[in-house]
Amino acid sequence: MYSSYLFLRNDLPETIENNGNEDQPKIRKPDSSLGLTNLPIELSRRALQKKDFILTIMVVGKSGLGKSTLINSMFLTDICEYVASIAPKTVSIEAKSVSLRENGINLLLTIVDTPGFGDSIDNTNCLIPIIEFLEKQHDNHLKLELGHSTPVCDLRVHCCLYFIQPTGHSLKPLDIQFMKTLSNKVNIIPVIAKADTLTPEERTEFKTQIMKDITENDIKIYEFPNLLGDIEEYKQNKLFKSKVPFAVMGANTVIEINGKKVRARKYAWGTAEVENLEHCDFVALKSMLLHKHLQDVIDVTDNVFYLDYKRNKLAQILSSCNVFESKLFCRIQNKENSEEQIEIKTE
Ligand SMILES: Nc1nc2c(ncn2[C@@H]2O[C@H](COP(=O)(O)OP(=O)(O)O)[C@@H](O)[C@H]2O)c(=O)[nH]1
Ligand SMILES: [Mg+2]
Repeated sequence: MYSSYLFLRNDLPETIENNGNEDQPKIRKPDSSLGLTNLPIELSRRALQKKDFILTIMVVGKSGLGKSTLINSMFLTDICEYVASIAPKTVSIEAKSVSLRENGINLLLTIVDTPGFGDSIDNTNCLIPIIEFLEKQHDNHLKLELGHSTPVCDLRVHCCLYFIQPTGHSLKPLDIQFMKTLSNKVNIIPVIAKADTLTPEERTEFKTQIMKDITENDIKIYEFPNLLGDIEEYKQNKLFKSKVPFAVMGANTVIEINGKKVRARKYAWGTAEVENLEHCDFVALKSMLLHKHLQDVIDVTDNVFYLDYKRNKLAQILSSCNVFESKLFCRIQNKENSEEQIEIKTE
């Protein structure tokens, strides 16, 4: 059911430079500053020690909502292609990895796109491939921890940007179904797509309605932590936090305004700047995700979602264990629904 979804580090798309070494992740320099140097000091230190940040972001939403444009605007690279899909019947999962380096900090970024989501007349089954993909990544990691597979790139998804259509009304049943079902599997960050199509008043009202729908439907979206310490940081964090769901926009054109090159959308009646907080919440989203709470998003994935998966899987494994020649074996059901026998290393 998936299309290609696994790019190993030495199997990255060809557009990315390889530095002549097949075993190394290919490095691409973003077009301009990604702002990774704005990471909190503690995080930068950890980043420098660990060398790499591994970040996997999934983007979900109907086609044409600006997912690819937003990701390319955010990471200043053309990791996502702008492909217009022609009403696909099923959801496919496509992952692309790129290694971005800025001032000694490496970010191994994987974008998992889900073309076809919500595009059919009947969208009953469009969550299944997404759930399977998320679980498959946990499964790969668990097998690795149990010593049953060779290391592959860790593609556990750290956050899912869920794109809401800028209708100005309320969430659609599919939005609610997706966020409700997936919120105990991945950090969900809802965003209002194409914010430039709404007036500031419409945007405020739409945000209030979305948050009401989220609360009433008992949906648990990712909650950005508070930042204690520096008063200015605290205030900015609080302000950015209040912008959820972020009303975002993207652009693949750069224009010059007052001698400064900016990403913007130019209309007959004016210009909408991607990185202008008065025009949209792009900067707030980028700052919260990449600068302020990158480590938290990764930690929650590890300590909550992966741990939950592991606990359930091990309980399932232990209930079907048997001992053979003093080795502990157990049967697990794999994704193809056939059984697989794996040895549990006890030492
Ligand atoms: N008005 C507006 N149009 C956008 C925005 N982002 C992308 N687009 C346009 O919407 C179309 C689809 O964008 P794309 O990124 O390919 O959408 P995707 O299918 O969700 O990945 C393209 O014509 C983009 O130029 C935005 O923030 N506002
Ligand atoms: Mg796209």
